[in-house]
Amino acid sequence: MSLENDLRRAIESNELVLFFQPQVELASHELRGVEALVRWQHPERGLVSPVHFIPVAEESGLIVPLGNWVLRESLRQLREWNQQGLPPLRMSINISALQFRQGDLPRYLAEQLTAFAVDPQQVELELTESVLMNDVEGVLRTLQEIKSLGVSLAIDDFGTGYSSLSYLRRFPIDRLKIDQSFVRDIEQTPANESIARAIVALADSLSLGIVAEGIEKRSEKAILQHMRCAEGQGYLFAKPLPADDIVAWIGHHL
Ligand code: G
Ligand code: G
Ligand code: MN
Ligand code: NA
Repeated sequence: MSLENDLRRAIESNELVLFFQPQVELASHELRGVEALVRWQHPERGLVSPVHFIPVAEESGLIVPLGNWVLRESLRQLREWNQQGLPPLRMSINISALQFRQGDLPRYLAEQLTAFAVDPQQVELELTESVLMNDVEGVLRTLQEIKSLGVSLAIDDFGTGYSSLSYLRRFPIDRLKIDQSFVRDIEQTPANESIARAIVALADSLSLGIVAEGIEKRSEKAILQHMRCAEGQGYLFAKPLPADDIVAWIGHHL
């Protein structure tokens, strides 16, 4: 079977699973939110990374049903955690460019927010700069529709795209995620430190939230914290975890 057909079947037969990676406040290590990251529990291949099937999903258009599944499942999990009495978390959901353009995203999101009765303020969509590049008017309309639901917007992998910074002025963005390539070796690479510092300053002056991605070492965390980067995510705090492990992780951290 082709990977594409296999994936189509996997979406229908519920072989996809979500893992969740904590996003913490650097000063306190308190949990602020989680990023939902999809995996494929393949009957023969085991747990398959999205690196291998998201590109196939994008090329085939399967990203729309796959992305819709991720939206539903992450909202269902958020409601479950809320009902279990966990502190209210932010759920960050990755949206691919094609899903943003083709999927009638605002309408579907509105429908699912109602269906799962979760507070839209707990939900954030992660968009890459490539989403924002074409058709400014169309993109702006979609972003405004999403914002009007009460959902917030983050720029993923910030600083790695080709778009101009002027979109930060035009578009209703709430948060920047410093790409992990700038966090890597931040203590030995002055250029990475300079770029991270500039992104933190930019977020600060535009009153945007900030999350540094891919923090693996205490030294990386210390430098970012020192430059007043508010939040971080990375293996230092936790890898992406199954839902049940998130509850255990919180138990150990509170
Ligand atoms: O979790 P991780 O290493 O394995 O993710 C690899 C890549 O897959 C990352 O770029 C991540 O943004 C992407 N990804 C993970 N989950 C989703 C998802 O639900 N939707 C989209 N569009 N991309 C995802
Ligand atoms: O593209 P996006 O930022 O959505 O994807 C996040 C990706 O980064 C996921 O694949 C996730 O597993 C991975 N990731 C998260 N924390 C770390 C980390 O500390 N180190 C590395 N190498 N990867 C990480
Ligand atoms: Mn992301
Ligand atoms: Na990223």
